[in-house]
Amino acid sequence: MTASTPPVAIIMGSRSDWPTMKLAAERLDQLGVAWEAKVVSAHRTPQRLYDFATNAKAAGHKVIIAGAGGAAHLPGMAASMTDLPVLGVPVQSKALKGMDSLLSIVQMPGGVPVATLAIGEAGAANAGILAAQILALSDPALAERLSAFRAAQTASVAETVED
Ligand code: RP5
Repeated sequence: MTASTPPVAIIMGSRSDWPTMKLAAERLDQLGVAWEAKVVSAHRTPQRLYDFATNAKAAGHKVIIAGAGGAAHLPGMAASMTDLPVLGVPVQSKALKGMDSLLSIVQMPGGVPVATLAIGEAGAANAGILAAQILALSDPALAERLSAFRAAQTASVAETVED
């Protein structure tokens, strides 16, 4: 483990996933959690996936956020090679609007969990928040920042429909 390794690794099957997955990074930035992002494709770069997943824990990562679309095998395959928590984000696909991604990620066999989020940007944003919540269990300062984030979010919701 190295002190400089960000606790959160955001991996995705393609650069085309970044417009969605950057929502996770934005939430982590907001909460003061360091991250790094990599393109790791289960199908196009399987050796890169193997190297990443088998080394992620020793490298010092604590949580993996994995986003993919279509035949979205990346989160499940990453989870099969590490005991770090893996948060799966189904990226919205063109052909099937992300239902393919969702079902590919959520329907894991018993024993190899992937915590599956909503399809698309809401799922990516929530993956960032959830990763922070996991890390906050052992980081009181982050827990306070999360609490402030949630309070500000609540305060921002107007009760009335008029301007
Ligand atoms: C998946 O295929 C990626 O996660 C992406 O969502 C989808 C399409 O990839 P590109 O063809 O845009 O590279 O592997």
